Amino acid sequence: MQKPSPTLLAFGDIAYQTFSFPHDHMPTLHSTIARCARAAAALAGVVLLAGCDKINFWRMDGHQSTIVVEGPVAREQLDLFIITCWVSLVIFIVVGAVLAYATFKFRARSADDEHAEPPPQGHGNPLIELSLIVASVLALVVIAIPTMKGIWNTYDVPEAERKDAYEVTATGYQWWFKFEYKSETAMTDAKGGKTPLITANELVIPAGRAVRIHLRSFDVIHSFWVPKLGGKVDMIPNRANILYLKADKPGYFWGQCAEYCGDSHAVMRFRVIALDKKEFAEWLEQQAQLGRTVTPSIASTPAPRGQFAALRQFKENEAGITIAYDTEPLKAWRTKQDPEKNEDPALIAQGREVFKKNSCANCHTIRGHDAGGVTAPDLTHFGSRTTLAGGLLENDATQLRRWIHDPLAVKPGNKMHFGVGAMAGYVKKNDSGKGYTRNITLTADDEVALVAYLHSLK
Ligand code: HEC
Ligand SMILES: [Cu+2]
Repeated sequence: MQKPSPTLLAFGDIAYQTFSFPHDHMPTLHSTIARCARAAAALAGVVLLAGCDKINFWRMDGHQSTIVVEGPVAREQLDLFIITCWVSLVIFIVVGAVLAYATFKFRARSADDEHAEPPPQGHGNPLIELSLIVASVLALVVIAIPTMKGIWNTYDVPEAERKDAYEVTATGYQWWFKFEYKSETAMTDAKGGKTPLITANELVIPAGRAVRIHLRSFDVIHSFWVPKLGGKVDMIPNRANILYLKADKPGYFWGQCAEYCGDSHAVMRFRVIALDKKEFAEWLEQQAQLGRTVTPSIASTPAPRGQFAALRQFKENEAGITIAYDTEPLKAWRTKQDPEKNEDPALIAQGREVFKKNSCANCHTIRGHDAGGVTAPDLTHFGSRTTLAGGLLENDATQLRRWIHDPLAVKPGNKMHFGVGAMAGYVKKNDSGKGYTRNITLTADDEVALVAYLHSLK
């Protein structure tokens, strides 16, 4: 009896001791059952894998879906993907059918067939070979025409909408995004100083309007991608790239850096929030203001209040977002725009002192609060954002404390921990150039006061 060749399928035969060929040309019941069992096991494996980690195999509308899209740029990219899939499917079916036909028609039916001469070969037949070349060229043309059209259409805002396009500059930093609204002015002090509006990690745009995004990088190459709206285009140091996006209607979208950029690349995320005209105008007006100042009244005490003192410690590796936010993010975002109800003015004032004392202002800007650092996210209206740390954590009290307690534990390589350029972070490089010494140490009270302060910045 001839041993089966050691292909993957034949391994099953060896394991099951069901050598099914060529001693027997009719499949036995035994080998049929074995074959079905293996197919079932493979299917069960796929289902099990799909079920792992709560990924629903049949759901296509996740936060970063490119299949369920919400804007014209992503739609054009999706159409292109579908066309390519159809062409591939046709090729697969044609080649598969020819292969199946040849395998069936020319199979060995008896022991004699095994040693027979091969059937006449089609090799060298000019008609077949030429038609195959023509078919391949046709398949390529079918894909190439819509691809060129797609590149042309999505490169920049369409001519007709260009006059009305909204302009924003996005800059990639290791590992967060800065957004600059050059056409908007924001206050720098009470005396009428002005600067372009800057925010971080959450890009708020007008819905139903084309947005041209100028892409820049502060350090290494990043890439800007909002799967449901469009992208991705690289953000390259010293090179001006652009990208165009449009959201069909108001919504909340997940974005992601799509070019490997170092330790925390995988958690370099951001959000895009599309608002209708009126709400967008309100947001711009709110953002132009100075950082909010909460004045302590004589009645409140400087000691942390109950709700903050009880602020629980997070567990290591716990999820950074809650289900409530995850299911209705736009609602969560809207709630964030107003000051919290049970604010503690004394605690907020204490937090402002802690911020000043610990040189947080070396890196961060809070307009109107003597903080003008430019190498880190602008915090002037930090309390009105739904996320922090490059879209990694939800901006609630527990997660914010988790971040300022030990940023390195949240994001590997973190610049807030190691410092940016000449600015020292939580640790400082030793003069010898080797190793680090602790630079910023916060007590539990400091952390609680900082949380209250940062969340008061609406
Ligand atoms: C060396 C500069 C530096 C110093 C000093 C610094 N930070 Fe940061 N901070 C950063 C950088 C960089 C990030 C962005 C990190 C990331 O997401 O990868 C950041 C992020 C943050 C964020 C999240 C912002 C957002 O929108 O995601 C908060 C809040 C924050 N820092 C608070 C503080 C506080 C409070 C202090 C002082 C105790 C401080 N930082 C000191 C550099 C600094
Ligand atoms: Cu990046």
